[in-house]
Amino acid sequence: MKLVVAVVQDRDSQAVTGALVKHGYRVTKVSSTGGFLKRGNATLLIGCEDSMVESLVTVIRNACEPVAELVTGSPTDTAAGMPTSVAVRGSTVFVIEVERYERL
Ligand code: 2BA
Repeated sequence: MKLVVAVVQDRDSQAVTGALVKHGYRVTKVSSTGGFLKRGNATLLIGCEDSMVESLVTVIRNACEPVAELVTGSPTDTAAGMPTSVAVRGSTVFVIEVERYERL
């Protein structure tokens, strides 16, 4: 069993959770904030069998869109005040081994 932790953009979170549920996954959505842009995003927790992980990643990939955000005053700005483009991926996904899973 694996726990998949997927950070998605706020605007994609409904589409992603909807697609996951439609494909039979159980998902918990936690509201979160990116440390770099300090904008709202959503962290999804999905517990699933090992054999389901690859199709889960495909569902997430198909339901979200990478974007370029124009930001000012980011921590890595070299020219203060000039907007810079930051590439935000559709999703950042972590796959973690689960030692024990029970639904009581
Ligand atoms: P943020 O931390 O707000 O980062 C938004 C975007 O800013 C990132 O997109 C990346 O393009 C850029 N960025 C982030 N940290 C940077 C840095 N130290 N230097 C230069 N550019 C930086 P993504 O990589 O697609 O990440 C989207 C969101 O996913 C992040 O929002 C964060 O909430 C989460 N995330 C990404 N990688 C993570 C990681 N290794 N651990 C935990 N959360 C992560």
